[in-house]
Amino acid sequence: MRRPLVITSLVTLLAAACGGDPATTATTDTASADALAGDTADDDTAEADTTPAADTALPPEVPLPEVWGPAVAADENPLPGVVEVTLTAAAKRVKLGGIQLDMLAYNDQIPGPTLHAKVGDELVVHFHNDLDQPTTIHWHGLRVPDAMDGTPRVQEPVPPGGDFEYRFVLRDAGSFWYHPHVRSNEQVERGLYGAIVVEEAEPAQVDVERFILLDDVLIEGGEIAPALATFMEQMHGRTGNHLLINGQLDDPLAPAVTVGHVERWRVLNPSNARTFTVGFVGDNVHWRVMGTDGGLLPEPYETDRLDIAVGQRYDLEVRYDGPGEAAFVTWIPTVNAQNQVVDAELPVVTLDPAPSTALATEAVWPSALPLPDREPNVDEQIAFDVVQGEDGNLQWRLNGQSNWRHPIFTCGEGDTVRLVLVNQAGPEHPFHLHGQFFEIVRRNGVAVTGEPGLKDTVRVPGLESVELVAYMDNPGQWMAHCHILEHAELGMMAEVVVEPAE
Ligand SMILES: [Cu+2]
Repeated sequence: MRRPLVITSLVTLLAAACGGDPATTATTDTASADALAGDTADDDTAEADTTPAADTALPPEVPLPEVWGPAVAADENPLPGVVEVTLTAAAKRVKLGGIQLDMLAYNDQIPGPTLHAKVGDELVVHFHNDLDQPTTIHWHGLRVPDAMDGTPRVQEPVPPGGDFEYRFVLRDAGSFWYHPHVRSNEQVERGLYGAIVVEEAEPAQVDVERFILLDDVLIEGGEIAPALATFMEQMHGRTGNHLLINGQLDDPLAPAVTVGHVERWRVLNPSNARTFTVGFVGDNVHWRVMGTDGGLLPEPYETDRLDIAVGQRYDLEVRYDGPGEAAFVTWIPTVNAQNQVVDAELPVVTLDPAPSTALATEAVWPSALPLPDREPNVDEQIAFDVVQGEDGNLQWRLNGQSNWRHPIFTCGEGDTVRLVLVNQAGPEHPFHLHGQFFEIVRRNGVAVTGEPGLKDTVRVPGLESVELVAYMDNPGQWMAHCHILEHAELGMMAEVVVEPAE
C-alpha cells in the first residue's frame, strides 16, 4: 500500500536543484487583485466587487461552491458577509501510512480546516493555543492590516493555553493559506497549515473545485526528524523523504472524476523547503493555468510543467476530454542505480474518468482585474548571503543582517518599488513579502514572460538575481523573508516598513 518515496540522495538532489530553470512556459503579463491599478495609494475605493454589499438592498447571497479537499471550517456566524471560525492548535499523535507520528494539528485536522469565504467578507478567527509552545497564525498572501499578520513583529506570540482573535476583511479573491510564524520550521513541518479559499464575487462555474496541498515530511527512525540537526538542512532547508498529500502519507488522492467535466484546482506547496515541479500525464486530461498567488490571470496559459516554490499557489483548469487513466504528478530529482540524477515521477492525484453521456459544460470564469500600470518610483536591493554564526550554525542574512527587527527599507504607502534580489550564495531562496503583491519582471537582467501575474513569493535561484515591481499599498510593519523555513529560522528574515499616507 504505502511505498517509500524514492529519494535516495538528498545531497545530490539538492545540488542538482540549485540554479534550476525558474520559469514556466507562458506568455501573458496580467493578473488580478483589487485596486492595484493606477498610481494612487487609495486602494480601498476602486473596485466595487471587492467591497461588502451596501447595508440596504442586499442581493441574495450566492452560495459558495463546495471545495473538495481538507474539510472546511464551519461558519459559526449566520450573518452574510461574515465568516467566523474557531481554530485550536494542539499536538496530535497520528498514524500515517502505518507509522505513528507526533504531529501538530488545527482542530485535530492535518492539513487544518479550509477557510472558505468570498471576497469582501470579514473573516473572524477565534484562535486557541493548546500547544506546549508559543505560536501565531500568519495569513499567507492576504493583504490584512499588519496587526493581524501574525508575525512576532506585530504580535506577541500566543502562549500555551492562550487565545487571540484575528479579524480582517478579505480584500482579494484567490487561493491563500495560513500557518504559524514562530518556530515555523518545526510547527509547519509537523502539520500546522491550512488552505484559504476566497471566492470571486461571482465564483467560477465549474463542475468541481478542489484544493490540493502537496507537502513533504522527513521521517527518520519512525519519527519526524529533529529540526536543524544537519549541515545539509541548515544549508538547503529540510526536504522530506515522504510526500504528504492533503495529509495522506505517500498515498495519492483518487477522487471520482467524469468525462466531460471541467474542474478548478487550487494547488499549494506548504513544504519547508522543496520546490515541487508538477504536471499531468494522460492523453485525455487537459489543463491550463488560470491564476496565481494574487488571483486570476486575465490571460490563462498552458504549460507542460509548473514549478511551485514553497508558499506559492496556482489555480488550474482541468478537463477530462475522454476516458483513460491519468494523473497529476510531481517530478522529483533522485539518484538511480547508476548514480545518475533522474526525475522520479510520483502520483499526487490519480484520475480515471468515468464515462458520461452528459454534455460537457463550459467553465465560466470571472473576469480578472487588470494588472497595475505603474512605474517604479523607488529602487531597493536586497542581497542574500550566509556566514558561519558564532554558535556554529549557519547564519543566513538579508543585506548583511540576521534580525527580523531590522527594517531593511522604508517606503510610503502607494509607492511602487523596483526591488532587486541578489542571491550571492548557491542555495535557492523562495522570497516572500508580506502584505503586498509584486510582479516578477526580470531574471538576471532579462525580461521574464513565463511567470505572469501578481505574486507574494518568488524563487531566487543560487547566484542569480530577480527584479520585482512591488506595489506597496498596505501600510504597516511587514516581514520579508526566505520561505525556506530553516533559512528564516537561521536569520533570513527582515522587516519592510510601509509608512501610511496622510
Ligand atoms: Cu532561503
